[in-house]
Amino acid sequence: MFIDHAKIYLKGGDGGNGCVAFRREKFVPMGGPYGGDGGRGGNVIFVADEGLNTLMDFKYRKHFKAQRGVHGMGKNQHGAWGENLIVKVPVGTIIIDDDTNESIVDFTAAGQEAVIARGGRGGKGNSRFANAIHKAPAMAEKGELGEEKWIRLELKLLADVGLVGFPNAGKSTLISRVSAARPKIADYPFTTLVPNLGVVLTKNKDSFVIADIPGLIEGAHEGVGLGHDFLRHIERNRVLLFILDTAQVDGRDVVEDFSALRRELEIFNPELLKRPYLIVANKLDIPEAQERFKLLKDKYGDMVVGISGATGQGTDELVERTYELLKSIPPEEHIGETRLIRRFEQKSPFEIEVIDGIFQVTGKRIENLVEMTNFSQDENLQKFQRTTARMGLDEALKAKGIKEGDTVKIKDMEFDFSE
Ligand SMILES: Nc1nc2c(ncn2[C@@H]2O[C@H](COP(=O)(O)OP(=O)(O)OP(=O)(O)O)[C@@H](O)[C@H]2O)c(=O)[nH]1
Ligand SMILES: [Mg+2]
Repeated sequence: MFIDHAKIYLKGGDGGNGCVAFRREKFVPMGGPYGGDGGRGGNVIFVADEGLNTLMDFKYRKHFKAQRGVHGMGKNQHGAWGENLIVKVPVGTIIIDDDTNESIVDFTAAGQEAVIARGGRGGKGNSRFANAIHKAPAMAEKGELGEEKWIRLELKLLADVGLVGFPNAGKSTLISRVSAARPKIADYPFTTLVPNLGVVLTKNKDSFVIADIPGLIEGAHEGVGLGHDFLRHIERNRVLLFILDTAQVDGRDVVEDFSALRRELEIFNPELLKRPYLIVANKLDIPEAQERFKLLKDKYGDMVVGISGATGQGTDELVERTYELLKSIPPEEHIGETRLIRRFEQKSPFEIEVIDGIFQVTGKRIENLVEMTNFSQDENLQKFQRTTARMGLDEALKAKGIKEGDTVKIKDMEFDFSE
């Protein structure tokens, strides 16, 4: 099975900072706290979209950041929430946390969505901290940082389009011309032994998946050669391209070749003949091929597209016409529900490492707390100390042998330890 993948970076929007402000109005002597909350940062949300087939878009864009929340303002005005960022992926995409290698989401049907990187909470404004004792608190929280994540996307590809032809017709040459696939190419039959898949990009940057199927031979329906295996692959293609060798050095008849290919398919599974298809007259760079091309044109008209896989002549038109045909077929129905396998969680609130006598504390929650605290405000500092004590930081530091006056470092902030 061919797998398309991409590795991308996500960041939820940071929360806006809370505001410290006081009422200043005529006839209101003791202005109360008046600072609004910061707005929430936007989430990065993934949506399964039936219009997409590949992860091609992620080859060009690797960073996805949702909008940050607006800071709180005076007069108790709350900051606006950051906008969510919607990222579309094909149905069948699995999202994997790159740090832990765990699968997070498995999209099984169009329209399913999941929040993959959450935006940070907005910081509370000073109005929120007023109580009976602190009538005019000069503290406000900073916004929480948005979640940050490297993830991998994986998509099992099913080929939309299958190349059907006799050995040596030029199937591998064609797929290597129109996609990034690099199958083996040689002038002897049966060069390709397993199907190769390639992602083809149209001129409008739409994409589809094409399969280079090993050469069919007469009798394939009876299982001659690897007949049944190859024919089963063709069953999964929605559009078929019959590749005919118009150079035909061995003097075979192209029209008869086409009929023979159709016969093999029909005997295996008559449904295959109902698949939309194009007839591809290949190797037109050879002068003698023109006559056979004309023969096909006269008989099948517009169904015939003349190309040379070797020179690239006609292959752009073939790609566009194939895509038109694909678009005309309703997409396959998918059933089931999103399996939200796991949301990101913080395991323990922090870890402590002693480096050169400095007690370095790491951990998302505690680092967020540092980010959200405005240390120039005394009340904030006290709140910070209370919260970290509740998390068990003091005990954990003592267990690591910390002494009065030792340095504790969280992110870039340094503190002196004191009982
Ligand atoms: N002149 C010319 N030669 C071609 C063209 N396309 C393919 N060939 C040659 O035809 C031979 C077979 O090409 P492949 O692409 O390996 O054919 P295939 O259909 O994949 O063959 P199998 O894998 O054996 O089924 C090679 O020698 C190619 O170089 C073409 O457009 N013009
Ligand atoms: Mg081949």
